[in-house]
Amino acid sequence: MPIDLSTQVAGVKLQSYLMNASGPQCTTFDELERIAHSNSTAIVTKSCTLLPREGNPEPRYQNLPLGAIQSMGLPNLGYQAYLEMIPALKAMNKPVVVSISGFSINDNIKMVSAFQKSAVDLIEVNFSCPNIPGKAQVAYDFEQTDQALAAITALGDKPIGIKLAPYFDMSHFTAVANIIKKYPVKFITCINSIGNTLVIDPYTEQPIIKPKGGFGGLCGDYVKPIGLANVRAFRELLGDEISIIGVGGIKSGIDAFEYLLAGADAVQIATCLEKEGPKCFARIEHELKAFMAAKGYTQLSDAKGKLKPM
Ligand code: RRO
Repeated sequence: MPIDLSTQVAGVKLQSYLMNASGPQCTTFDELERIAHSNSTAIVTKSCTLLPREGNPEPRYQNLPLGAIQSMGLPNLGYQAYLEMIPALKAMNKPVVVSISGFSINDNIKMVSAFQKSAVDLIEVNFSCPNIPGKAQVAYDFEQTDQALAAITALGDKPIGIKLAPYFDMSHFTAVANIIKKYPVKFITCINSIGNTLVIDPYTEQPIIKPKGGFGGLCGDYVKPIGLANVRAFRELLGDEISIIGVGGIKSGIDAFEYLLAGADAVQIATCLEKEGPKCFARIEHELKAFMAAKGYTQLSDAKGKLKPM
């Protein structure tokens, strides 16, 4: 039996379950073109700011045995450049998701308004970049999350979603879900990297990345259980009306299947994309189909959200 991986996020049809995360290898037009030519089911841009940014000083990305630590600091071309790219990206016949990450509500209003008038399919507003010195993550400030959502969800009809930080306490899941339910948020993406972690090289007696005294976002295998818990918790709290994109530590078809059981409508891939390049999408897609076929599943709905109780 052929396996059908088609899905939807916020009403936008996707041919398969896997897309790139806003993060590695999606900053320049050439990188986005390579994503378009891969099996990624959508083209997701690196988070953008009002003005172009070089990002944090190097070294700012280091591989680890089970993932990576990074403090990129939002290197991007500035939102105008992505606005101008959208027609060319749309011509590649895949949904285009723009990620925006303003430094204030006003920045986000300006950028969301501009992309509302573009041909982009989905707008993902990043509330959870951990790597800007002196800037707290919006997603950990519930009052600011509430105010920002009030502002950015009132600017047009294109579906808006938010990229959330990982949460670790049941009261935080409930608080965030209750804020999200007040507004027409169409999807959430969880999780961002685990912010402000520290990896020390005991031989040099230094951190292994330079920005912020070595504090950076932890990615890869280390974060998968946290990503799964966040998807699961928000699926239970938000019901089926709001789409959930799972991200965190997916590098195999079985990892993607675990996110499906937790309730993700689609998943994004970051660390594995950085390590393996855009060919990872075809491999993981093949593995996911093989794993589903072995179980006798032919479509995502056979397993979506169907984590079995023990
Ligand atoms: O660019 C970054 O440092 C970065 C961003 Br915007 C983000 O949302 N998450 C992350 O781990 N790194």
